[in-house]
Amino acid sequence: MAIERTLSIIKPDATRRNLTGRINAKLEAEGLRIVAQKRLLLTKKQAEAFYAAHRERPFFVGLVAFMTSAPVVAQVLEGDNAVAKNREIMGATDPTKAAPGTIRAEFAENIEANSVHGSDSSEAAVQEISFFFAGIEITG
Ligand code: FUP
Repeated sequence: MAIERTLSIIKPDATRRNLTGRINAKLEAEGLRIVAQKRLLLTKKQAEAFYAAHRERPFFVGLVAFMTSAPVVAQVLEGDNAVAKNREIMGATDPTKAAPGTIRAEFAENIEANSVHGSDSSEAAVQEISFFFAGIEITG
């Protein structure tokens, strides 16, 4: 297995409920290392740019409003197979379909306010990490 990096975001529903530590504990317990992390309030422009692939979807406007409604915590996770591993720890987009024990099964409020984002491919990970972090901000 290759050591990989992936982008994770702890979303506004989770920062609002003070769940950053509990989510980080789960990521770390599963063997992912948080090699960069910052808390920020996204602007509308930034959230629109991050989710540009979803621009035509009916949920886009609501998603941008939600993602700018409170701070997020952006992080770079590193580990064996980090992209797939993080997707596994997160659980399905819709928390009613997320496997027991996953972050979304445990913490998500609904399909929009679903507590975490994780890159869905290694190509997306490279692009999303560079959206939030400069190379100098990431340590091993
Ligand atoms: P995921 O990769 O699991 O985060 O899911 P998607 O890339 O399909 O969707 C990105 C985000 O859009 C989700 F996290 C939440 C939002 N979304 C909705 O609000 N409604 C939907 O029906 C689908 C996605």
